[in-house]
This record gives sequence, C-alpha cells and structure tokens, in this order.
Amino acid sequence: MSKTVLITGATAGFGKASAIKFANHGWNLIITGRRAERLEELAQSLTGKINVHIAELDVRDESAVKHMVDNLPDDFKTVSVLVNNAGLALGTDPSYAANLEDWKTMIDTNVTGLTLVTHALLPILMNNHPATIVNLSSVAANWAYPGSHVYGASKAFVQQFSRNLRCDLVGKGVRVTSLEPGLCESEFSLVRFGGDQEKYDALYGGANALQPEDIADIIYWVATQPAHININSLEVMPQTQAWDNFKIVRES
Ligand code: NDP
Ligand code: 8X3
Repeated sequence: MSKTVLITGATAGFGKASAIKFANHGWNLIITGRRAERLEELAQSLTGKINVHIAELDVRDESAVKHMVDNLPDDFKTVSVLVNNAGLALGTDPSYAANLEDWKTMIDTNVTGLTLVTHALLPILMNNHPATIVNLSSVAANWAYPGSHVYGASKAFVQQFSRNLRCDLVGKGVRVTSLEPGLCESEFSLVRFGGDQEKYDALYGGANALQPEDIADIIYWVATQPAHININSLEVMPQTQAWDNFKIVRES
C-alpha cells in the first residue's frame, strides 16, 4: 500500500521540492499552503503518478488546521510522515529597528503554526507508526547572528520542541527530527528582504548555496531510514558557508 506524507508550505522551496521527491518514490501527498493556485499546479504536474490531496491552509489558523486534519479523505488518513516546513523570516534590521508585526508573524507561523499542526496530527501519526515528523529548524537555532533575533529564537523553539517531543514519543513508533539548514536558495530570502531582488541576488551570487532539492533529498532520507533509527538533529550548510570570528566592539 502506498504511504502518505503531509507537507506544510508545499507551494515553494523545500516543501515543493519535497512533494516532488516523495511523489517520485510513489508516496501519496497531502500538500498545504496559502497559495491554492500553486498547490493546484503542483498537483497537476504529478497527475497520474500518485494521489494528491490539496488543502489550502494558513498554519496560524487553529480552526482551519483542525478542520483540515479532521476532514482528511479516507484514502489519506494513513499519513505517516509530517514535514513541518511552513515558515518564514521577515527583515534583517537589528532588533531595535525591527517591525513588531514582523516579529508577531514569525512567532505565529514558525512557533504557533508548527505546534498547531503537530498537535492536530499526532494522534493520526501514532496510529500509523512507524511514523516520522521532520521539523524545519535552521542553523539560526544554533548560531546567533545580527538581525536574526526573533527568527533564530523561533527556530531554537522548533529544535527544542523536537527534542522534547522525542522524550514523549520514544517507544511509541513516532520519530522526530530537527533539520537545521544553512544558506539555501529559495523564495525564503525574497520574503525576508520584502521582495528586494537586488539584495536577493547579492546574497546568493557566487555562493553556490544549497538548493531546495538538496533539502528534499535529506528530508526523504531522514523519513525513510529503517524504523529503529531516529535522526535527532541534522545541521547542513553549503560547503561555501562557515562560522566567523566573534565581533568585538572596542572602547576607545
Ligand atoms: P520558501 O519561502 O521558499 O517557502 C516557504 C513556504 O512556507 C511556502 O510554501 C509558504 O506557502 C509557506 N508558508 C509561509 N507562511 C505560511 C503560513 N502562514 N501558512 C501556511 N504556509 C505558509 O522557504 P524555504 O522553502 O526556503 O523554507 C522552508 C522552511 O525552511 C522554513 O520554515 C524556513 O524557515 C526554513 N529554512 C529555510 C532556509 C533557507 O535558507 N531557505 C534555511 C533554514 C531553514 P504560502 O506562502 O503559499 O502559504
Ligand atoms: C535560514 C538560514 O542563515 O538565513 O534559516 O538564518 S539563515
């Protein structure tokens, strides 16, 4: 019987690439996101290969999340992999110049949205073990950098939530992974830079950044390890990215 994966934020980047990766391996898909036309296009492109259920969804909307999970068609109720991918960063200004609405949106999406989806789907995953939750955290969870403030903190939440979930789910057939990528080329930075294409090009120019397909390969690998293996956390950077010296501001 075909397996089923639910992916949040499947309209772009890692989520879309993951949908294609799982579909290429015969998995049925539940694809979600706010831009329904993109979900339709993705489903159309996979027609004939596998079964796709589309759910237009804002992960911040508690009743919509519950409605989506409670109303999964029978054929899709055997979902055994959740890719908690929907998320975003807004802005790169220092905290004292940041927009409070941006902070709220990041917390509502990356923290609250991810927990709403997890809470709603956990009973189903526990019924369909071996199951896997792959949570998209970030290198920003592990390493501080200027302008990361709430984004990095939201991803640190995702990492620790993943570890804490492991404690509850150990022995219950549900694995949990915190995936922590570094620089990856996707719409993510266009969203973060408020649509500024020049800034986007400057960031990725010559950087040979990770690609969404690289992350999709890793997500698929994590989810298809033998059932006795749990990848707790996995940090990945492009070869061209590394840490740098701490900044020291000298008093004159
Ligand atoms: P993209 O911007 O390419 O895609 C983000 C996806 O999240 C879109 O499909 C978007 O769909 C969805 N999304 C955003 N807000 C919501 C919401 N409120 N409700 C539902 N869906 C939402 O980003 P990436 O693919 O690059 O990033 C995916 C995840 O990986 C994010 O959590 C990000 O923080 C994380 N990450 C990204 C890195 C990078 O360098 N790109 C590195 C490390 C982690 P729609 O707008 O249609 O709703
Ligand atoms: C995205 C990676 O380095 O822009 O999570 O914070 S980074």
